[in-house]
Amino acid sequence: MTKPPKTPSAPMQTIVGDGGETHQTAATPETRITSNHGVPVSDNQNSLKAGGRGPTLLEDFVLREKIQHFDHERIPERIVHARGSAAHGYFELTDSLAEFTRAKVLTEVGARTEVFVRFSTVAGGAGSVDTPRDVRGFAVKLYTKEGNWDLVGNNIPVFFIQDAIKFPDLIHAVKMEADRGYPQAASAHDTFWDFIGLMPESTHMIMWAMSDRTIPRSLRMIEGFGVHTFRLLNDQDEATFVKFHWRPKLGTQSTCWDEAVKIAGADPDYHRRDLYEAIDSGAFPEWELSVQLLSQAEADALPFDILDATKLIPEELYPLRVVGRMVLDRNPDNFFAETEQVAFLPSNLPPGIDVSEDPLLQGRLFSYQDTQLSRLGTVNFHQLPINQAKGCPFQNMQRDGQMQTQVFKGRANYEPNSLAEAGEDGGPREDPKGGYRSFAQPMEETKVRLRSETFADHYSQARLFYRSQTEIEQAHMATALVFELSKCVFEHVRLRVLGNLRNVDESLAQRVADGLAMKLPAKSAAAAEPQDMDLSPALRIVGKYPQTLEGRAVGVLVTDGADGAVVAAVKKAVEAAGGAVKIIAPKIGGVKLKGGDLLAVDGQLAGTPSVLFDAVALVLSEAGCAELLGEGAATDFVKNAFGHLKAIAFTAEAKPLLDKSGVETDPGVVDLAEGAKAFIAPAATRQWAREPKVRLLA
Ligand code: HDD
Repeated sequence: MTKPPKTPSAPMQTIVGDGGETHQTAATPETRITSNHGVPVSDNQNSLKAGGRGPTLLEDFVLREKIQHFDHERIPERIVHARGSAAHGYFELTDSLAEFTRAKVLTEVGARTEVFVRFSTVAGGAGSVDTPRDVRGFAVKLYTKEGNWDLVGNNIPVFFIQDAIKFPDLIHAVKMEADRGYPQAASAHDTFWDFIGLMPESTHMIMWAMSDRTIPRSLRMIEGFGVHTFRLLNDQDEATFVKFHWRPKLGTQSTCWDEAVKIAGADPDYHRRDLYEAIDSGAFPEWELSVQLLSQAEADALPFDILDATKLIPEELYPLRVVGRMVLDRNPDNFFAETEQVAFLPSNLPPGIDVSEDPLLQGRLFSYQDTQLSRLGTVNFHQLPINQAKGCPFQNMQRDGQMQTQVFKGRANYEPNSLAEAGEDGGPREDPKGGYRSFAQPMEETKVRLRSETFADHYSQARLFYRSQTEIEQAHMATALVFELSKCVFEHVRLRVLGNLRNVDESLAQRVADGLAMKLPAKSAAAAEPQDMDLSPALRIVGKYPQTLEGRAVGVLVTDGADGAVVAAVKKAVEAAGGAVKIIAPKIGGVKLKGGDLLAVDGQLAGTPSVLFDAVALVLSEAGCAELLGEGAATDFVKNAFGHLKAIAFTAEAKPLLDKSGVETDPGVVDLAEGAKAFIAPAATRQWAREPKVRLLA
C-alpha cells in the first residue's frame, strides 16, 4: 500500500479565510454534503489542484459534477407566460352541480380539493417585471379525486384570436421585435399593432387590454376566466354549456398607468412579493368560483357563437351562479420545483367536464402537452411532484421514457392480458362506467379550412365593453390607446387601428385621433355590421370593488422628532380597518421620536417610494420636514401619492412638504388633527375626482 507522502512535493500554502474554517458547523453522517451519488465531500471550498496554486485536475469529479449540474440548471422558459408566481391552496364546493355534471369536484358539497395556482404575465421573459400593461394568466390545477383538472385561464374573459392557427403570429407580433430584441414585456410597438390592425377579431380583447384590468394592483385582486365555453356532462351524458369565472374577494382593483410604470423600477417583483407576503402573513387570498350554464337551445338563441372565444356572455343575460371558493394558503417551498416545473394542460379534465368545439381550445388541447416536452424534456413530466395526480392513483401501461421514476413490477405492460389467470398481477383495466367519456356530438361535415359566418361580428362586443365603462374608465382606455399607438413609428399602422376603432365607437376613435394629433381615416369595412347591445355595468371596475382597507397597505413617512402618539394612532386605525402599515423614514436604522423612543423602520425613503402603497401618511417633525424639503425622494413620495389619486394624511408640521410637492386640498387630503379615523374612508379607495386636476386624459 502506498502511503501519502508526509511532505508534499511542492510546499502547501494555507489560505486563511476560504470559508472552510469560519462558517462551518461540524457535519454528521446525516448532515454532510455528498455528491449526487452519495459520496461524502470533504472540502466544498477548494478544487483539487496540482499544488496550492493550480492547475486544477480533471480528476476532480466533485468539482466537475457540481459545475456541470449548475451549467444545466435552467430549462427553457415558457414561450408565453414565462414570468409567473404561484401558490398552493384548496377549492371548496359550496353548491352542487350534480344535475349537470358527474365530476365529483363539482358535486361533493363541502369537499376540499387541493389546488396549485400560477399567475403570470404573457409577453415578458421570466426575468421581466411584474407590472407591464399585459393580460394576466390565471392557471388553476385542481388535484381532484378523478384526475387533475387544469383550468388554464386569463384575467380577461375573451381572447385576441378565434383560431389556434393564429397563436404563433399573435405571440411573435407582441414579443420583442425579431431584429432588435426589444421592447421587453410591452405591447406598445409597431409589430403588435400592425397585427392587431389586420385582425379585427382582436378588437374586443384590445378594449379589455387597454382598460385598467391589465395593470392590476395585486394578483389577489384579479378575476379569472376559463374563457372558452366548456361542457358539463351528467350521469346520463347530457350536456350543458358552461363558462367558468373566478371572482376575487378583495374586488378587482388596478393601479394607475403612471404608477405601474414607476413600480416597475421601484419593485420589479411587486406582484410576486405581494402574493408571497400576504400568504406568509396569513392574509389568504380568496376567490369565488361561479358558472354560467346554458342549454344548446339557449346557446343557439344568442346573437353570437359561444364557440367564438372573442365573445363573452353578459352577466345580465346569464347571471353568475356561485358554486365554490378557492383559498390560497401556502407558498411554494421551492420556486423551480413547483412554480417553474408545473405543467398546465387544458386537456386535463375529469369525467363530467368536456371541451367544446371552440377552434382556439381545440388547438390548445395539442399545444400544452407538446410544449411541456421541450420545456421539461420528457414524456414523464407528469411524474414531477407538482404535476402528479394527488387526489387519486395514476396507473396504465405506459412505460419507460427519459427520467422514468416509477419502478414497475411484474410483466403486465400490455392490456388486455390474462396474467391474473396464472396468479400474476394483471394490472389496471378500463372503466366504461366511471371513466372519461366525451360528449356524443353528432358530426357529419365537409372537411374545410373556413371561419364560420357566426364568428364574423368583431365589433359589437368591443362596443358593448367600451360603452359599459364609467367615464373614468373610458378616459383611461382612450389614453392607453394613445400611449400605445404613439409608440408605433409607422403611420399606416396607427391609421388602420383608428379605422377599426370607428366601428367600435366614433367618439372613442375621435378621442384617440385627437390624442395622436391625427386625422381620422375612413371607417374600416366590417365583416358584419356592429350591433348595439344592452349595456353591461358588470363589466366595470370603478365603483365595484369593496371600499375597504383589507389587502391594502399604508406607508407612513416619519422623521426624527415626530410625535409617536400620532404614528400609533394611524397604525391602530389602519390595522383595525384590515390594512397593513409600513413605516418609512430617511434612514433604515430607526427613527428617534419626540421623547426619545426609537421607532423601527420598514423601508428607507429613497428605496420605498409611495407607489408601493395604497395611501400614505406624513407624520413629521418641523425640523424633519425642513430637511425633507431638500430631498427629491420626499417630494416625489408626496407628489406621486397625489398624482396616483391616493389619500394623504398629514400632521401640521408636514404642511411645507405638501405645498412644495404641489398638493392641493381635496377630500383625500386629510389633516390628522381631525383624528386618524378620518383618514380611513379616503384611504380605502382612489380619489377619482382628483384625476382631471393632475393628468390630461385623452
Ligand atoms: Fe396559452 C401557457 C392561457 C391560448 C399555447 N396559456 C399559458 C398559460 C396561461 C395560458 C395562463 C400559463 C400557464 C402556466 O402558468 O404555466 N392561453 C391561455 C388562454 C388562452 C390561451 C386563456 C385562450 C383562451 N395558448 C393559447 C393558444 C395556444 C396556447 C391558442 C396555442 C395554440 N399557452 C400555450 C403554450 C403555453 C401556454 C405555448 C406556454 C407554456 C405552457 O403552455 O405550458 O403551450
